[in-house]
Amino acid sequence: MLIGLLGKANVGKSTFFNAATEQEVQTANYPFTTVKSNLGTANVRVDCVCKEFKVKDNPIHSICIDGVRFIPVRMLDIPGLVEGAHQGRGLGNIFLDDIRLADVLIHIVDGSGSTDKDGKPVVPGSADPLLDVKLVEDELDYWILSIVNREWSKAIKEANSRGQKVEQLISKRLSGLAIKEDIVLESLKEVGLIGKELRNWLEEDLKRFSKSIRLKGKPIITVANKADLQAASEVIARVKDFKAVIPCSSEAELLLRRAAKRGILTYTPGDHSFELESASLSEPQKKALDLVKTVLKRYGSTGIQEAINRACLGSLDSIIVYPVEDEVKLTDKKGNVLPEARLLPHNSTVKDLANQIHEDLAKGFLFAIDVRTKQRRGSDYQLKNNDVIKIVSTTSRG
Ligand SMILES: Nc1nc2c(ncn2[C@@H]2O[C@H](COP(=O)(O)OP(=O)(O)OP(=O)(O)O)[C@@H](O)[C@H]2O)c(=O)[nH]1
Ligand SMILES: [Mg+2]
Repeated sequence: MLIGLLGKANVGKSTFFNAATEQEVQTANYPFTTVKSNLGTANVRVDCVCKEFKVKDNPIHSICIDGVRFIPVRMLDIPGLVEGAHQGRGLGNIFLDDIRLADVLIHIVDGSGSTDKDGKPVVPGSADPLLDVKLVEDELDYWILSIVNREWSKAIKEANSRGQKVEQLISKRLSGLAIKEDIVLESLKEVGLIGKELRNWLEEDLKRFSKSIRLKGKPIITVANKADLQAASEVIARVKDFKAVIPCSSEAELLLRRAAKRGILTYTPGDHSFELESASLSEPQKKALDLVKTVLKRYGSTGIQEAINRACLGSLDSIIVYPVEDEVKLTDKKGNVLPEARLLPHNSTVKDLANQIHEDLAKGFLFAIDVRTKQRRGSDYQLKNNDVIKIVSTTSRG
C-alpha cells in the first residue's frame, strides 16, 4: 500500500512525512523546498489480537507495544502542486507521475491560513484552505480527464473497429494510474454512462466521469496542518463547515517522537497524552512541550496517526490478517509469536493472502485453518478483519 502526501507548497508535507516516517528530509518556510519526492515507511495503528489470544507476541515485520500493533505502509512525500500542473506548470508531470501509483492520498492544507496559493508566507488567518482543497482536487480532475480523452476521436474509431468495450478502452488508458476495470465500471454506472456509445459522449460526460474516477480510484483524506498556531482554531472551525478535515500538527508529532527517542518522555504514536520521564528540562524544551500540550488538549491527538489510519482503514476499507504456521502456538517456523500482521484489501480471499506471502504457497494450496474457530477454509474464503490464518500447502509440508 502506498500513501501519497500532496498539497500546495509550504503547507508542511515534508514535516508530516518526517513525523510519520522518522526520516529527516529538508523542510523550510518557503515554497518548493522539496523538488524530488521522498519515500519512507509510516505505520497503521490497530489493536493487536495478542490480547484476545492472551499471548506475548514478538513480531518481526511490524511492532507491538502493549497490545497496540503498528503495521508498515509506504509513504511518499511529493513536491508542492501548482495550479496548471496538468498542463505542465511547476513540476507538472513529474508531480503527477508521483501520484500515479498511490492507493490513497493525504491532502495537506495549511490549517492556520498562513500561506498564499503559491506557498508564500502571509499573515496567519488571512489565507483560505478551502481554496487549496479546490485547487488540488480540480488539478487531479483535469489530469485524469486529459488521460481519458487524449486523442479521443482516434480512440473511438479504434475501439469500434476492434469491437472493444467502453470499460476496456478506458481501463487501458487508466492502467498507468493503477485504476482497475471494476472501478471504471462502478464510475460508468454512477454517472449513467453504461451503454452510451462513445461517439455520443459529451464533454460534460467526460468531466463527470473523470471526477468519479478520481473519487473512487484516488481517495483523498484532507488534513488541516499547523493546528498548533493560534490562528488555526478559527480557520479550521470555518473550514469544517464545508469540508471534513482532520486537524493536525506535524510539528507537535515531530517534537513528541524526537523527545521520546531521547528518553525525555514516553509516547506511543496516536496516543492522547505522553508521560514525562525527565525532571530537568531546558526552557526551549518546556516551550516545545507546552505547544504539544495545547494541541493534545484542543484536538485530542496530533492528528498524524488518525490521518494515516483513516486513509488506509477508512478510505480503502482494508483489513488486517495475521498469518501463522503453527495454529496452536500462533508462531512461524522460528517460534516468533504472531510474527506478522498484513494489511489486505477488504474483499481478499485466503488465496490472495497465500499469493501475497509467497507464489509457491498459493500454487500448492491445500486448505487454510481459521485459528479462532479451528474451521477449515477453502481458497475462495473471504477473509475478515483480525482473522488469524494458517495456510496448509504442499510447499509448507516438510
Ligand atoms: N507551526 C507549525 N509549523 C509547521 C507545521 N508543519 C510544518 N510547519 C512549518 O511549515 C514550513 C513548511 O514546512 P515543509 O514541511 O517544508 O512544507 P512542504 O509542504 O513540504 O513544503 P514544499 O516542499 O516547499 O512544498 C516549515 O517552516 C515548517 O517548520 C506544523 O504542524 N505547525
Ligand atoms: Mg516538502
